[in-house]
Amino acid sequence: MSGALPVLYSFRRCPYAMRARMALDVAEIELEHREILLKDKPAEMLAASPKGTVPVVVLPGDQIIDESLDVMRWALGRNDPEEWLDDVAEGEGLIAENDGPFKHHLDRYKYATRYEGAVAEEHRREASRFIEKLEIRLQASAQLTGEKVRLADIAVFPFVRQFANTDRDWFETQSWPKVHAWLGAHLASDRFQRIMAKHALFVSRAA
Ligand SMILES: N[C@@H](CCC(=O)N[C@@H](CS)C(=O)NCC(=O)O)C(=O)O
Repeated sequence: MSGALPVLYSFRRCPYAMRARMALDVAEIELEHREILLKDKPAEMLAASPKGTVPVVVLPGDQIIDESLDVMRWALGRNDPEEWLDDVAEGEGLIAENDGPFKHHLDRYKYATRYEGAVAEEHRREASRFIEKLEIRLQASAQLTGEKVRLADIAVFPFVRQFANTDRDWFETQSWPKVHAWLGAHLASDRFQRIMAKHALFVSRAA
């Protein structure tokens, strides 16, 4: 049974969880944060969402939201003070490309040894096509879908962060000045700093 507040199961370094936490923060949703380890998921989380991915939100009344974009849409549907949902259709294609092909190549670039036959540089080259698209967009406007921060910026930047961090020196020598500035600004934001605060690990109450 859940308590009065929504419960969030999260893992600090997960980009899906980051984007959910960004939306929960801007929407000022009060919640109980339960920090987990992916290699040791608490029984409470798996009982709520057997697929075993973070983020998971359990609402009072036990409704479960276990897809990060759904968490974002739910939170912003309740309170969207910075209008991240405005013109949301503009960013749908970008988010789909981020979550699909870009993430596919990002995983094989970052964790090449986990994928048989994967050559990191080849996947980095494929993933770079997406970064180049972002660069072109950011040459035209300050954010990905216009001048203001919208859902697509928040949904995408945690994955670009992961791509950048895989080899910082290499990333910084690429001629993507707008992407560098856009990513840098999102990472430096108070909100991002806040959602990256460290939490003590949730201690499962299951025997
Ligand atoms: N489509 C899901 C994907 C979430 C996801 O894959 N999260 C990763 C961590 S970044 C996870 O929980 N993986 C399970 C595991 O590693 O055991 C979403 O958007 O919420």
